[in-house]
Amino acid sequence: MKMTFRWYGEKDSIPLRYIRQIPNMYGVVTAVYDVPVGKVWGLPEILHLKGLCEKEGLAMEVIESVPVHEDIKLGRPSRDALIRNYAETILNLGKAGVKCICYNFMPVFDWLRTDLKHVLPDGSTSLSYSHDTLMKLDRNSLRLPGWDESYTSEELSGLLEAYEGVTHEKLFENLVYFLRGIMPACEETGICMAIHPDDPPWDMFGLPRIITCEKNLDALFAAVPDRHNGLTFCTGSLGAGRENDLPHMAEKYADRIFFAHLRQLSFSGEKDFAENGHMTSQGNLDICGVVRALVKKGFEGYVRPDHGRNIWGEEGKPGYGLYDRALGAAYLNGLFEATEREVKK
Ligand code: DNO
Repeated sequence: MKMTFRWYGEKDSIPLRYIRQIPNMYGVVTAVYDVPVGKVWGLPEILHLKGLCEKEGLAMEVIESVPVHEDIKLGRPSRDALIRNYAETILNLGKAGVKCICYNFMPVFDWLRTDLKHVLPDGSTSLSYSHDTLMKLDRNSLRLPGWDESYTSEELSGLLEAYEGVTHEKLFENLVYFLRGIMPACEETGICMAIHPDDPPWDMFGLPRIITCEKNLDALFAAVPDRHNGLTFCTGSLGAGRENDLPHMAEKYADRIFFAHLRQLSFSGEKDFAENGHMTSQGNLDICGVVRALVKKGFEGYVRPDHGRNIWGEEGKPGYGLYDRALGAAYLNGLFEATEREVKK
């Protein structure tokens, strides 16, 4: 595996040289943040970012994310031009040596949590989700911090209205249409598309969510069997769906998993959870079992520690401080090293 760390570009408060000091760090996962969604990322911007990373001895082979314009998810007539732009971005990323793009197909909202400073028994804080609290929020005036992008109230109402009548089936068709449109650019560059599961993996505010479980993933890979169509195996997202057996899924989809986000959850109710330190013993997800399944299948993709807690007084971006993610990376390094040695015996 290749260990990576998410870095939010030049505005990130964490310097690349600190990331480089985490043992076994291969590269960073980043994005060009100042190009509006739907526009082409130019080669000069991409090369500038790559140059910053390489100057610190870090590879830039994974992009998280090239966001998908809502018109593509909605299947609006403008989608063809937007898909062409996305393909052009892929071609430019390919010229810069990028190998994998993490993206999602969640309507309107990315990941959702109800508390970004949930206090854990040891005094650290993490992100948490309470289903009752979420249900009580007014979706039209929603202001949840922490997304990569947020909308004005007018944009939000317009979008929510546009999604009325977009069923799971329709959204899935639109995803397949999008992927078929960009596969030629992936073939040409060798770039693999790694869809991020919906987080949490159930419908939100009446909006359909379609990358939630094995059934959806089977359908996706059957509809677009191209080898460049794959998955970001996010344990925290899929793992919130209690029916998902993560080690089994890791083994089943190993040859489609190009990128793994490994993190822990502690369940506190039927749908409720709080994030925790990465170790298997710190929550309900079998991180050790997932790593074992991947290693057994000869996984050689990218891995990153995912959301960390805020510890040692750090006031980092929720989920994306330095310290606990660095501990997560160290833990995962050890787990992979021990498992690889054992499996190869
Ligand atoms: C949250 C992240 C997501 C992810 C996108 C991928 O912490 O895992 O925001 O980057 O869903 O497009």
